[in-house]
Amino acid sequence: MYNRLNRAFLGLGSNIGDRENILGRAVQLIHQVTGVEVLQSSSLYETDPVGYTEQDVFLNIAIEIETSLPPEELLTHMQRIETLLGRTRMIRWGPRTLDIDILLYGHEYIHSGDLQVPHPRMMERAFVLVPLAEIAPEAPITYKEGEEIHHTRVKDALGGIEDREGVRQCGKFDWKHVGGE
Ligand code: GSY
Repeated sequence: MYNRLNRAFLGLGSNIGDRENILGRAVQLIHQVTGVEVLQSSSLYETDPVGYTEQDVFLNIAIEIETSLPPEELLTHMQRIETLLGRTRMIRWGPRTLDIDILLYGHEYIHSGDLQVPHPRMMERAFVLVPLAEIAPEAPITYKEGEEIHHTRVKDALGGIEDREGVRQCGKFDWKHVGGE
């Protein structure tokens, strides 16, 4: 089933260190994974922290990839890249060098072990939906409420979010040319 190519969307965030550089290196490393091609990135967004608010502002982006990897294998690579770029996370919801979330994987709804796709909190997070809507407003989201499966699109999920003030577009993100050592 996963031998064919699948479209997936990833959310990346950083609020420690040289955030733009870290995001650039992360996208380049993602592009280097065998079986993954980065197709496009959103602009850069500076975003107020959500959850634990006593921390620095984040930079967030969303990227679109094409991949022949199954979702579990994709997750393993993303965790490896987080570690490689020095992810440190002392507090749950707290500051981190790099966070990579699998937001969407084709039309799939996956709840197994470590992996939940669509990302379970993406529907309420402007810092995820605003960058994602920039590159994929029509992308389908399958989600569950109680026992019922629902379908929506990124632009409609974003329409349901009232407070987008904490998410500010702050420039194009040329990931191929950002991220030197
Ligand atoms: O889940 C991603 C980590 N994270 C973020 C983030 O990436 N951006 C913002 N603005 N707030 C966040 N809170 C958490 S946890």
